[in-house]
Amino acid sequence: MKYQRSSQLFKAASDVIPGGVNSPVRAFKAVGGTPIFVNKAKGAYLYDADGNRLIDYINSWGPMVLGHAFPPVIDAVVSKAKLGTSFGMPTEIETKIAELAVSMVPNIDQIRFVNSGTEACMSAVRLARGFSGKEKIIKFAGCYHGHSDSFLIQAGSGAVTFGSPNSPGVTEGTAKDTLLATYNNLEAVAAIFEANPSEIACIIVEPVAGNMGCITPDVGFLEGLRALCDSHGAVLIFDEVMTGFRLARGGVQELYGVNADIVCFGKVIGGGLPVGAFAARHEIMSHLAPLGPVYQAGTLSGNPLAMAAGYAMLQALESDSEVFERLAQKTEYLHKGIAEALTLHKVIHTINRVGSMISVHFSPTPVVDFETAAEGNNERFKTFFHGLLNAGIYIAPSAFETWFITDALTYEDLDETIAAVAKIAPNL
Ligand code: KE4
Repeated sequence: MKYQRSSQLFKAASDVIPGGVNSPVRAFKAVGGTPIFVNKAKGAYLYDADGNRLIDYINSWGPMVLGHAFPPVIDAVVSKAKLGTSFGMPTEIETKIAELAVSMVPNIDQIRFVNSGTEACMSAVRLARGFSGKEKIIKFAGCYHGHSDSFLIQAGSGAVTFGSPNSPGVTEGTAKDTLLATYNNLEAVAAIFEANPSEIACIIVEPVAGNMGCITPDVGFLEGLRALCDSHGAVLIFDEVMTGFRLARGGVQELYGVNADIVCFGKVIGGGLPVGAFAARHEIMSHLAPLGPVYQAGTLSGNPLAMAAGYAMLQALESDSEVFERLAQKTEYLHKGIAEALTLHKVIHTINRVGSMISVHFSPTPVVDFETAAEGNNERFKTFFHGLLNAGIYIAPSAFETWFITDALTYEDLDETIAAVAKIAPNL
């Protein structure tokens, strides 16, 4: 593959944008090399600045669950844009997408739209603190909820990739109210509650983790968090920015049958435009301004173009009763193919998968939390990443990320990917 044009574009970008990117994980720091600049995308394929076609397993980090340039989304945005791009006033489309989202997701009566997953999770924690009257929060090492100060305490995703789990700029005052537990370890959570009696406002968790690679909750883990929150009067926040409208119509609450108090969304709900959201039952949402005292706001929140994109996306998912099963089947097929190829060449690895989320770890032990995720052989991952890239397969440039499967992938695309893995395997 040739990357001359991407390299030139990266040099120009680096002069005027820190690190040449507007989000660190795009910079290829964890895998070496320089980022690929994309010109356009359609369905399962990216077309980069050098004219290479790449099969895309990032899909904008999750939003493109039905493929790039999905026609109903494009049509909705184009027609909406002709009517004006932003008003700072309520519009009907906000109500329509809110009604549809509330009808698809269990245990929510109302939803507030914001502009990113970070904003959704940040606002959800403030709402939980306002609702409970308590200040401390529990998060899990390796889980990533965006770049709000309260979360950059051993965050996953980009921060871990940069090997600086505690970000400079986060004050001691903030850090003291964020308590860290180990994912899939209920005893650790119970101990924090015991040590901080009646001080915990909420637990925020990725109910299926995607920022340590993909990690599924052990049997009973989510139910245990639910029980601990109930017995200690804490709010349970499911960060479903990745999993919402991807793993099931009703997300992880539906898939695992565990009820959260507040659910955060992003990615898919915006159809590729900047949208985040947080939702809960009336009892909690009634504390939010302008109804109640918990303040939260945004100039472009509920932007009509973004709402039109998200509404078209949710309508497409709602109207296709087999889409989530198709996504899961394609992901299972990919899993089996990659596992066979790596096993044939005796490459030590483990693969985690749930629905249309999958990750490959070059680790001898099961990956069940941040610590075991960090034991993966990163040099082997780098070889794997670049070998796939040179074969026209684009996966996340970090071992601490998940692959996002799109329904636009054909089984021929999956076979091409598996064949590329088989070709690389002897060098791993
Ligand atoms: P954003 O603010 O990036 O829209 O969402 C933050 C966020 C919140 N919660 C979860 C579970 C998330 O995965 C994310 C963002 N995900 C990363 C990918 N791991 C976004 C990619 C990036 O940072 O550029």
